[in-house]
Amino acid sequence: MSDIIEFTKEGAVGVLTINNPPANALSFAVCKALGQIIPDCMADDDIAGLVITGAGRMFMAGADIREFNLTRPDDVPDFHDVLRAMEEAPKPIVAAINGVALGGGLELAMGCHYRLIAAGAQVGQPEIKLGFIPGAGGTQRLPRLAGVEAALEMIVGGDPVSAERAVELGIADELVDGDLLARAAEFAAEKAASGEAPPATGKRNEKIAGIDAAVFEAYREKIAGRSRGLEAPFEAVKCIEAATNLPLQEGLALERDIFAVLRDSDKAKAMRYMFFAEREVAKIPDIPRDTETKDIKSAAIIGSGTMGGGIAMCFANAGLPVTLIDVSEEALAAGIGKVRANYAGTVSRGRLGQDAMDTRLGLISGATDYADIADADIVIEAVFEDMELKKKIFTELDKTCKPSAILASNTSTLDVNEIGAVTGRPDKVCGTHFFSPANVMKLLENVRTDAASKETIATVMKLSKTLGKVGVLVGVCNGFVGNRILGVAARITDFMVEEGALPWQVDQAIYDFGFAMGPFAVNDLAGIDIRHMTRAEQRRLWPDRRDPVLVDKVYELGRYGQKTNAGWYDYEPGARRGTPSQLIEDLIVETSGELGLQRRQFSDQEIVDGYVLSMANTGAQILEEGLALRASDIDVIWHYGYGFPRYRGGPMFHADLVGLDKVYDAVSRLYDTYG
Ligand code: 3H9
Repeated sequence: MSDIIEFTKEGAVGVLTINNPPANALSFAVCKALGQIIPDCMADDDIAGLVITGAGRMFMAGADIREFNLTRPDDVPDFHDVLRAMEEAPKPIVAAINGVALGGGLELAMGCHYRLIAAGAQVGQPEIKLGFIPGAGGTQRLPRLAGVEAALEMIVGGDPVSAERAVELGIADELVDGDLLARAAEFAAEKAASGEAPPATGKRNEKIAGIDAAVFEAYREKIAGRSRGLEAPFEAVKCIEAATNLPLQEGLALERDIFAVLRDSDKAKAMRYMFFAEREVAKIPDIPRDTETKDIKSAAIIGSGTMGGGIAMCFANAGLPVTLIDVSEEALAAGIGKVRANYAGTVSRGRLGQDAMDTRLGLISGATDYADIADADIVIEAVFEDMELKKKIFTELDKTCKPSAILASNTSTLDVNEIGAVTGRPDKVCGTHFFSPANVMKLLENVRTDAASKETIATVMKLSKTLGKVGVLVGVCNGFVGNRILGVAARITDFMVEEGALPWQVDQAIYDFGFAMGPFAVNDLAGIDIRHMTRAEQRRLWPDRRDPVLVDKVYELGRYGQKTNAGWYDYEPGARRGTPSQLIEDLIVETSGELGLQRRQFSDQEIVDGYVLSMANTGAQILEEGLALRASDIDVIWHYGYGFPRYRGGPMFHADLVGLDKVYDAVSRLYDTYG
C-alpha cells in the first residue's frame, strides 16, 4: 500500500498507522495515501471496519506547516473530500488517538465515526497560535461534538485538552488505559457487527441547535483585549457561529475561504516563522544534541534582591533546591520575604495551590556563607552591575565551590570574559541573563564566553528548558543582544522627541504596532535612574557619539518613573498608567530650542520605522559580529524578552517583510541624521 501509512489487520478490522516522523504531520503525501487507502478498504469485503492511529508518541500534530508555502500537487486530493468520504463511509472508522491530535490531526479524528483516546493523549485546535483558524472542518465539527462553549474556548484559546476532558466534552467516546489498538479494533468489530449506520460527526446537530447569537457577541467582547491586532480569533468565532446557523457544507465553505486568506496573511507567516524560530534556538552548530551535559540537581544564587529572588523561584518552580546567598541575615530575610509575598500573591489570585507554594518555598533556603553552597551544581551571581564586586565574588566562588560547579553571571551589560578570567575554571563560566520579573519572563540569554566549554553551554541550554525558559545563545558584547538593540532603538526615539514628536505620540504608535507598551512608558516602568546609569557606560564606550540629552534632564528633575510617580508621564500615587505631563512637554520644547532644532511633525509610520528598523540594523550588525547564531534567534529574544508582537515576527522578520531597499533607505536616513 504505502510506506507513510502502514496497513495491518486485527481480525477483520484494518489498522492504518500513519508513520510520518517526527510529528506524523498531515503532509501532501499522507493526505494522498489516506485518499487512496480508505476507499480501497471500504471496497474490500474482507475488511469490516477501520482503525486509524499514529506511529510513535503522536497521533498527528496537524497539517505539515512546512508545506504551507507550497501549492497542493494535482494528484493530492483535497483533505475536505477525504474527510467527507470517511464520514459517508459504510463501515465504521475509529480513531485510536494514541498521543497528541492537534489541528488537522483532530480534524482527521473528528472525520472518523468514533474516537477512542489513550490516557495521557491530548486533543486541540491550536491553529490560532499560527495566526489562522482550523481549515478542515474544525470550526464545524468540534462544536457538534463538544458544544459551542467548549469549541470557542478550544479554537479561540488554542490550548489542547486532556484525554479525560475530551471524553467529558464528548469529543472522544472512550478513554483507554491499557492496549489502545486492541480495544479500538474490538470496538470497530463490535460496531460493524451491530449493523448500525456509522454516525457522521457533521450530521450531529444536537449540541448546536437553538444557540442564541448573544453567546457569540459576548465572546467577542470577552476576547477583544487579548486579541488586539489579530483577525483570526474573531474569524474563528464567526465560523463557529456559522456552524449553528448554516448547513454543514456552507459552514465548511466559509471556514475554508477564511482559512485560506488568513493562512496567507503576513501575520500568519510571522507566527509560523516564530514556531520554527523558537525550535531553532536550541540548535547550536558546533554543539550537537548529544553533547555531554552536567546534571543540575541544586543551585545557589548570589544576591537575594528582586532579580536573585526571581531566579531562585525559577529553580524552586522546577522542583530544584536552591540556596539564596546574601551579606546579612536581614538582607536574606527581606529577600526571602519578597519571594514568599510573590508566591502568596499567586495563591490569592487562584493560580497556585497553598500546598504547591509550601513545597516551592521549602526548596528555597538562605545562607550568608559561601561554605554552605560548596556542593551546588550551578551558582548564578545576581548582584548589581559592578565589575569589581563581581570579580571579587567569582574569585571567592572559585575557591569555595566544588570544581565541577558552573559559575554563571546574571549581568546584563558587563564583560563575562573578564569575569571568568579571575577564576581558575573559565571553561565553566558563562552568562545567564534573566529578564525581569525573572520568575515570569520566558527569555534567558545564555552568554557564551571565549573559554566556556561545550559542556558548560550545552548544560545551561538544557537547564533553560528545565526552568521553562526559552534559552538563546548570545556572545559577549555590551548589552548582549536584547539590550544592545534596545539601547539603539531607544536612542532613536529620544532623538525623535527632541526633534518634534512627543513621548505619548511615540508610545501610541509603537502600541498600535502591537507592543504592549511604548518605549517611554517602559522607561518609566523600568526606572529612568537605571537607564541613566547604563548611559554612563555607553558614553565610556562611545565617547564621540552624539547622544540625546533629554533623558538626563528628566533624571536630573528626580523624575525616575513610576517609582517616583513622575517620569516621562505623571502618575497618581501607585498608578501604573500615566498621563501626559505638561512639565515634560514644556521641557521638551525648550530643549529643542536650546539644541537649535526646528520642531517638526512625525508620522506614526516614521516613528515605527525608526524604532523597528534601527533594531533590525543593529541585529544585522550583531550577526555580522557573530554574537547571535541566526537572525531568528534575535527575533525570539525580542519576542520573549521585550514583547515584540508575535504576529510581527520580530525585528529581523519584519525588516524582511518591509524589504531590503526600504530598510536601507530608512536606516540611511537615520544614519545621516543621528550618526
Ligand atoms: C493545521 O493543522 C491546519 C488544519 O486545520 C488544516 C488542514 C488542511 N508540521 O515541538 P517539537 C516538528 S495547522 C511540521 O520539538 P514537542 C517540529 O518542528 C497545524 N512539523 O516536539 C519538530 O521538528 P524538528 C496545527 C511539525 O514534543 C518536531 O516536529 N498544529 C509540526 O515539544 C518535534 O516538535 C500545530 O500547530 C507540524 N504541524 O511538541 C501543532 N508539528 O525536530 C504544532 C511539529 O525538526 N506542533 N513539527 O525541530 C506542536 O505544537 C508541537 O510540535 C507538539 C510536539 C505539541 C506537537
